[in-house]
Amino acid sequence: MHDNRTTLTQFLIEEQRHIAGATGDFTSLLNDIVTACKVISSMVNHGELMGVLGQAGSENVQGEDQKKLDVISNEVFLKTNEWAGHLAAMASEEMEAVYPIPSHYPKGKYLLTFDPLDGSSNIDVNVSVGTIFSILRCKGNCVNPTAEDFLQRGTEQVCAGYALYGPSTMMVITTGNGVNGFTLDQNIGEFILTHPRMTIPAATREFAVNASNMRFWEPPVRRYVEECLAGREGPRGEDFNMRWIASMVAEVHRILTRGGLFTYPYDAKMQARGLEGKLRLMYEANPMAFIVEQAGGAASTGRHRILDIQPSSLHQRVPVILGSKEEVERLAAYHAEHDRGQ
Ligand code: P6P
Repeated sequence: MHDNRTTLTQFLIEEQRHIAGATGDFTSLLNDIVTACKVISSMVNHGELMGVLGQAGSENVQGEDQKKLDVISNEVFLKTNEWAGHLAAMASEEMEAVYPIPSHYPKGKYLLTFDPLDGSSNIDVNVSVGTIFSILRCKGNCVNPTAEDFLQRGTEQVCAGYALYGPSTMMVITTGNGVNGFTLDQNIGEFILTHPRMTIPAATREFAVNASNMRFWEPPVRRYVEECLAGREGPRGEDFNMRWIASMVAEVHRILTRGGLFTYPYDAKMQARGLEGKLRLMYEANPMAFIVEQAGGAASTGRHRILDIQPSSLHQRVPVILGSKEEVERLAAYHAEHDRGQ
């Protein structure tokens, strides 16, 4: 039987024609990233049968306890992407320093940042986790790139995507020409185009936030959430629904599928630790902001468009508000009103 479905490989070859200067190099790099996600999907799907759940007994640069699968997934990404000659270097949530391409491999013109297993606190309780990645062009020293070479605005991204290891494994990718979703056909090991040109509804009545932090939030965030909770008796005049999966990839995917607002805002707890937010700019906020904007949504810190931020460090954190455009703009307006009153 001729399978007339579009595979991810076929789609990428057609897509690369939209990317200035892209050659087979780009498609081959994305195929290596997809292969890494297939390997991680297989490990995640086997769960305890692989004997790799639980704590690794180490901490990452974020000061977070690493799961065994955090470390293994990171290794999978490095080994799958280091050899082909497409990359000048890589940077990961799980590693403090930039990962140089080993000298016995050729170097390429792209930089890859990634969070190999986002939401991994869910892995031991069998709740969806994901992988997030972002591709930049190497513009400076492409022989021995440093962290400085990665510090490019989100608007410079060539490609961003995520894999969601849920009831089905999906990949969602943008190269700046819209957002497309692919579902892994486990029978043939291929991702098939199942969600062409994904778009986020501008309006929504669903928000996602970790409400246990409410007492630490800034006033505009409290105002927004309290208005949602007040429902039809309150100033919004309608009831809202709330979700919190503690896996950014799953939250963003839900928003791409049916709309919504997701926020991990700045709070007093982070201020006390000298942090600007919980989520990391280079391999969480920027790739997700690129995807969300390409799907017609918006992504802000509450005070700045995320994609416009000039990064100051590789593991920089930022407040994140993203999703349905009308709600992101409303919450940003509450921040502006609050700041004017200061
Ligand atoms: P909390 C996962 O660790 C993550 O980086 C995001 O995927 C997720 O949205 C958030 O942190 C969850 O944070 O504080 O609710 O556990």
